Amino acid sequence: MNIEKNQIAQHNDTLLGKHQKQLSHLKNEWESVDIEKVIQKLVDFQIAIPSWALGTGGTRFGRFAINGGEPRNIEEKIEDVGLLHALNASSGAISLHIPWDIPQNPEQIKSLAASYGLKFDAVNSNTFQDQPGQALSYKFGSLQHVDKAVRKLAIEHNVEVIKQGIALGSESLTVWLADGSCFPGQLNFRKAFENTLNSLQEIYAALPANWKMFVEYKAYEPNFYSTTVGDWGQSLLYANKLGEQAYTLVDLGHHLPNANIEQIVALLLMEGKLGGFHFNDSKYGDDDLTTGSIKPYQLFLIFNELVEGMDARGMDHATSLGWMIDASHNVKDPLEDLLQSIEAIMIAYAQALLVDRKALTEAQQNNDVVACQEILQHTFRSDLRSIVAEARLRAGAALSPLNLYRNLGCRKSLIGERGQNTVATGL
Ligand SMILES: [Mn+2]
Repeated sequence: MNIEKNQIAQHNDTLLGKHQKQLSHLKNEWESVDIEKVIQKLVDFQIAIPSWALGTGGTRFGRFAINGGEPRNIEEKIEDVGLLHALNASSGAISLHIPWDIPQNPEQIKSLAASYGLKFDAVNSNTFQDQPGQALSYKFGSLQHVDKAVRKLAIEHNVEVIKQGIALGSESLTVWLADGSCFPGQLNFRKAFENTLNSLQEIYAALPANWKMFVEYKAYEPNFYSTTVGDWGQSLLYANKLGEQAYTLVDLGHHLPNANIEQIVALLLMEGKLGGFHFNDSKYGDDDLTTGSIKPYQLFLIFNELVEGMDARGMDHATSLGWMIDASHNVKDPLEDLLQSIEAIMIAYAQALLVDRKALTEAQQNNDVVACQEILQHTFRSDLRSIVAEARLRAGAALSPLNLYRNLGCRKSLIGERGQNTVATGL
């Protein structure tokens, strides 16, 4: 389904009066800030949508395809991301998971994506499950495996994913490994690290010069005793040993409980080794919940460090890092969920842009702990939704994407086009 420009214009017309009142109130509140500059940064900021988030996700216990109208192939997944991008003008990229989504005709897929204003973000390899007919198993790991032949299979898969990405105009590879061990004594940690490093080096050698490799870490699951890229320190070790094109990727759900993710982000940025981001939210572990649904203050504090750290290095907020959602769950319409996640990310980014850096630095220098907290919480507690909406309006999108999605009956149309019992490839 396509959303027409006049449908967006009509929707915006009905909300415009109220929106303008809220925006002018906000501009008065923040008269010392260059709001125009903030709005432009919001317009430029794009978050990639993963191809596996467009269908209802599964859990270890089951999968409920409650919505119907799920995309049946890569073309329909691109159509769904195009729908999101038409609604919010902030979802201008798609991230493919190979082999869940293998483009048969890359040129055609690329031009289909371009017709919706979409680019291809990082491509993701998958050595955490065996594919049908696969000669050797990843049951005991892939790049870390004790058997060289299994490692070779996993390396070749990653090189193949790079090739697929090149054909689509992608410029980065994300490697997330399920490798690790479930029981003490199962692995020689040092050998597992060395095998993994050697394997990653072979993949790294296949990267085009303009590509980045993102090494994603995860504390536990599916292995529960050790993970071979278990935390940001281990990821940074690999990235440093691999070379300039390798970076650490932070997935918000991949830490032990209560980890200080904002501090991790600050130090990785300081080292020039933060490459990309996977947004989601969690209460306990890798829950893959809607971004900002559980810990919006943490999301803001992370963005606060991102903005401060990127500005310190003169980095372009929109293009220097890979921004992507990585979430998937059972109980919401996936497109509504993604609209909510994007909105939460844009709000947190806007809040971070408005932090009074000069006053904060001064308060830090004076050890004025109370003032430091006040400065951060002042922006966090301000309602900045109208500048995020203004950025959308200027980019030709909807003032209220979720309402428009519902009012137009988008899910109903998708069910009409695709049927009730469709299941997207993926988790
Ligand atoms: Mn991830």
